[in-house]
Amino acid sequence: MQPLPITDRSHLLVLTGAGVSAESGIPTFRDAGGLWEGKDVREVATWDGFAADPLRVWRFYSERRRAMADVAPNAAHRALAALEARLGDRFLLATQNIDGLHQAAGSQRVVELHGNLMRSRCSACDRPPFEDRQAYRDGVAPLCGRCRAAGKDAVLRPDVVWFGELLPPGALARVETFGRAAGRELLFLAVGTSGLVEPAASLVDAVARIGGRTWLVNAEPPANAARFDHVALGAAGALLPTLLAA
Ligand code: BJW
Repeated sequence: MQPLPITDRSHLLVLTGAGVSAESGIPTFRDAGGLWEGKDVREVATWDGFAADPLRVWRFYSERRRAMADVAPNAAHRALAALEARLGDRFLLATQNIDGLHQAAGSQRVVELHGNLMRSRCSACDRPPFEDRQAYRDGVAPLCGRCRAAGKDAVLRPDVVWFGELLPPGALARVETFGRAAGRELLFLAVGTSGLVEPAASLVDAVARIGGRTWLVNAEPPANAARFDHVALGAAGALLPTLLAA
């Protein structure tokens, strides 16, 4: 695949999914050996699943917090951070990942569409989300200190977005504002995502509507592959350094 045709006027919007972190050793969701293999998604990725069994959900996220100790950004994260350093405000990265690896690689203009693994929030009160790297012991559901001080018991939850929940306030608006300002100078690159989960899966259509051009890098053809102008199949860590090296 040729490098992206980035000019002095181009604006690049990048969407990443679990595939971009696969080469860092973080399992994807839907691939063989993925995080959801053998799990019922409704039990670990919906509010109803959390309400029914917060301990099971905390076990799932605590394991993922523990696993973060052994991972580091890979060549794909680094290539995106290096390009952002050149493009500045003409670059925006919307990630569905909650692992923080883009920021660890140096990316600054990052919109976390699905939250962050290393933050928690109260499931009951409106206290703002806070950093929380703790992997909770099996059998322990963490409680909200603010609610407890007010004499109530409320369970903390990971600050992530489950199915049926709204994306974080302002997240989509930031992406849309960037896209509209770029207009026909918009280039869109999706990396390592199955194209199944909305609203991220339809960003490619929104870009096409405003006249932008679209690229996809994925290990195998995702559900929405036919909606991209250019498709490159392969590992993100191998392809992105070349694709972004204009
Ligand atoms: C590699 C690689 C390598 C491997 N290199 N590639 C419109 C129509 C129908 C339904 C809906 C709709 N709008 C909203 C919905 C409902 C729902 C939805 O999308 N359902 C579909 C399943 C049908 N969406 C929502 O509920 C969203 N909220 C919303 O839209 O609010 C408004 C609303 C609400 C209710 C009704 C209507 C509107 C919220 C979605 C939240 C998703 N949350 C999760 C969990 C986050 C926390 C956590 O991490 O645990 O986000 S689900 C999970 O899927 C996670 C991921 O971010 C997300 C996407 O997964 P991703 O990244 O694509 O991973 P994989 O594993 O699926 O794919 C990896 C890909 O990489 C594969 O293709 C590999 O081949 C590839 N790969 N190695 C390159 N080295």
